[in-house]
Parts: sequence; C-alpha cells; structure tokens
Amino acid sequence: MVTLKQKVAVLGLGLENLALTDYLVNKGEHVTVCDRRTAEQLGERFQKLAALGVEFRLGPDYLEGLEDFRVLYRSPGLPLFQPELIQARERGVEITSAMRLFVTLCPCPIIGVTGTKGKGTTSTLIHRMLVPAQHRRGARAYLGGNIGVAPFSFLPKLTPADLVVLELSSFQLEDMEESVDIAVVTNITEDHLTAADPNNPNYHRSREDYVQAKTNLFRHQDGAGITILNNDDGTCRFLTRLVPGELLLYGSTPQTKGAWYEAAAGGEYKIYWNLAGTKEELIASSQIKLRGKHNLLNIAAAALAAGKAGADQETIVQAIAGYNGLEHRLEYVTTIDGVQYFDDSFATAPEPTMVALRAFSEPVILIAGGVDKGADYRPLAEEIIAGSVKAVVLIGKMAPVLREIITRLGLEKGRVPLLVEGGVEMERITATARSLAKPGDVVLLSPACASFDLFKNYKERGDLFKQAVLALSAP
Ligand code: UMA
Repeated sequence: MVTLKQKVAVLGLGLENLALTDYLVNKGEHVTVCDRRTAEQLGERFQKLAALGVEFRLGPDYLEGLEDFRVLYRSPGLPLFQPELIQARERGVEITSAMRLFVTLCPCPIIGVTGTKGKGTTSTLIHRMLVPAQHRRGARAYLGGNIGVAPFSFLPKLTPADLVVLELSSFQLEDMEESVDIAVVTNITEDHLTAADPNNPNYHRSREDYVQAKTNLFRHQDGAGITILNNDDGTCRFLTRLVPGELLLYGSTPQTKGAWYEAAAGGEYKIYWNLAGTKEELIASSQIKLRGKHNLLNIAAAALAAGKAGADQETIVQAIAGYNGLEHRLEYVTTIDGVQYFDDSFATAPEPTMVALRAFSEPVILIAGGVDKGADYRPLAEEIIAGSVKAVVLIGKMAPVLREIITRLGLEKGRVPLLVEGGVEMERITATARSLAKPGDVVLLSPACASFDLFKNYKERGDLFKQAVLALSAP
C-alpha cells in the first residue's frame, strides 16, 4: 500500500510531462497527473497512462490538495506564482520540472540556448554542426527543449560521449538551480510580460523576473563552464559580470575572444572568429542562405558553441552553408512575378518584426497586426517609417491601433506609407499584399503581434500564408 506522501504529481500533461511520466513510471514511481483538461480532452494520452496505473486529477479543481505529494513536476505553461503552488511549497512539497530533472540526470555535456529571439535558429544550427562532428567520433548529438522535443524522450539513449543541445524558454529556466555546460544567450528584449496567449497562460510579472530566469542558464556554472553572450545586446553586456566560467562574446564589431561579422566588398559580410587565438575568416554572406544581420549573429553564436563542443571549422562552415532557416522565421517562400515572399509569422512581438525589416533593402509590403502582447509599438512605427516599407497591410485587433501610431508618427516625420485593411481571411490578406507589389518588391508576413484573434497560433497563420502565396502562382 502506497501512502500519499510517497507519490509524485506531474502538473500539466504536455509534451515534457508526458515523456517524464513514462520515465517515472518505469522507475516505479507512483504518478498522479493533474491537468485542467478533462480525460476526454487528454484523449489517447489519458488512455495510455491510465492503463499503466497512473492516477488523475482533472478538470477545474486539478490543483486542489497538492500537499498530498512529495514532489510536483510543473509544466512550463503553468505559472510558478499560481497560489496553489505557493501554498504547496510552504507546506514542504518540492516543486521542480521535467527540464530541471533532465539537466541533473543527463550523462553527457549540455549546450543550452536561450534568448528572446534567435534561440530556435541558433540551437538548430549548433545541432546541425554537431551531428556530423559527433558521428565521426562514434557518438551522437541530440536536440530538444522548447524547439518541440521533450528531452526525456531521448534520455534513455544518452551515453557520456554524446552531446545534447537544448533550446530553453524563460519558463523552463525560471526555477533552474543547475546550469548547462555551454550556455548561449542570444539577446534579451521584452516578451511574455502579459498573459496574452490562451494556450500558455504563463508570463513573467516583471522584466527583472524575465532576465533573472534567463541568467539561470549560466549563473550556477563552475569555472569549467562556458558562456557565450551577444555583445551587441545591452542586457547581455550587463550580464557578462555574472559569468562564473569562460566568457566568449559575439557581435557586429571585433571581439577580444569570440566571433563577429564585418562588412566586405560588394555589400557582402564576412564572419570571423578567433577561438584559436588569431583572427580567421569563417564564412562569407554569399555562402549563407539565411537573411538579415541578426542571422549573422545567430551563426556566430552557433559556431562558437559548436567549436567549443569539439566541431572543426570545415564541418561548421558546411552546416551553415546547407541551412535554409526554420519554418516561419523569415523563411523564404517563393518569387512570383519578380516579387519575393517571406514568412516571418513567428514574429509575435514588435522587436522581431523590426529585425526582419532591417534584413531588406528592397521595397517591402508588410503584413502586420493581430493581438497585442503588452508591447510598445512606437519603435516599430519608427522603423516602418524610416525603412523601406512602402505599404502595410493591417490585420486583426491591432489594425486600428497600428494605423493610428504609424499615421501620427508618419505625419510628424513627413512620410506615411500606404496603410490598407487586409480583412480576416489569409487569401484576401495575401491577395491585397500582392496587388500592392511591383517586381523587385518583397511581401513580408511579420505581424509583430500574437495570432489568436484570427488564427489558432503563429504556425497556422504562417502555413495559411504560404498556402495562399503558393496558390498565387498556380495556373
Ligand atoms: N496546463 C494546465 N494548467 C496550466 C497550463 C497548462 O493544466 O495553467 C496543461 C495543459 O492543459 C496541457 C499541458 O499543461 O495539458 C500543456 O503543457 P505546456 O504547454 O506547459 O507544456 P508542454 O506541452 O510540455 O510544452 C513545453 C513548452 N510549452 C511552454 O513553454 C508553454 C513547449 O514550448 C516546448 O516545445 C515543450 O515543452 C518541449 O520542451 C512551446 C511554447 O509555446 C513551443 N513555448 C513558448 C515560446 O516559445 O514562446 C515559451
């Protein structure tokens, strides 16, 4: 007979906790799943785990009586400051997470990547650099975390010779007390400061909490740890003083120890690094398919991390040259009648849209709008007016707000781009953008807002855009 206090609970049966529950059940733990969803909503997951003897507390009262458990494994979407969790902690219940347990149990080095933007691209690139390098050594490289793969799904396969690359969100880091071996922070701007996402009610109550969460990636390292920070980012520069181990920097200017890009002849850029002590050219922008200077920075960060993890320069260069970018992140879709189409649906805040706009010198027809996540849209309006945007197709709840900000600022500066209502259907939105474009222009979906008013999520928004674009070229 198992007493309640021997039991553990997983809070939220998402990707992370589903893989964790399998692991815990195999270890002989008595697991209870607590989730706000019903058995019916959990579907197959419920059936599978119930057959294994897992118990459930589901529906609106799923967080009642948490003091019955010894340990709680919290999903990243569930706020740490939820009153029931605070109360359970006060009563002596340990609160941890699948990611924290993974970092403790992982038998091989971990390269962790976080940052407001660029963490997906950077961690994917590091992984692509390490796969062939590890293969030659008879070992493997794994990629998991916020990118959409629960690391418990590959934990049983890991050996000490392997390498794990983790993309980590602030919610996966906020209560971490152990850091990764090689840490990369791409940048820290504003995101997740309001509960804007109905599927992910978690948010940070202040910018300080958000920054603090990110620093957990490296703060608990010992002297053997390596931290790679973006020297172009003000917050990252501030964090350099907190780095306990070796510090490498990257940016748009030469670094004492690290990597950087420099302008070269013919509008090209070259990425350099000095990991071996002297300045060496890594790759030129003509060999790179990713657009934008921010991607040169992501590449520099990835090269440093992979280089430190043992990949050689040739393998790193090949991985960069062969990479087209992640879906929905400034992804090139196609060219129709001389107009290039890019899908940057992942831009759910103004900052990434500003970064995307800077990647183009061509005239841009920007599709923007949706639901506000508590951001300041004035800097985006400034970028739109100062840059090469010739028209904005406005969509969603933020359409009137954006129109107002852009118009007001544009009148001050003496240039108001064409502002057009896009409607609610992606086909119409795309057709409107096309009607405004001339050969040589770029149509860019980079909404600067969340998507929930018109679409399920950023993915559906991007997929529908790509479909609509490809349909434009259909006979
Ligand atoms: N749930 C509750 N109560 C809550 C919140 C959630 O019961 O208050 C339940 C839901 O009903 C659902 C489950 O918890 O059954 C969902 O869990 P989750 O979304 O918190 O976690 P996972 O499915 O394990 O996904 C998480 C990351 N999700 C979040 O951080 C919110 C995934 O990142 C990640 O891919 C996955 O782990 C693997 O590591 C997604 C994400 O949206 C892509 N990340 C945010 C972002 O990138 O902006 C941070």
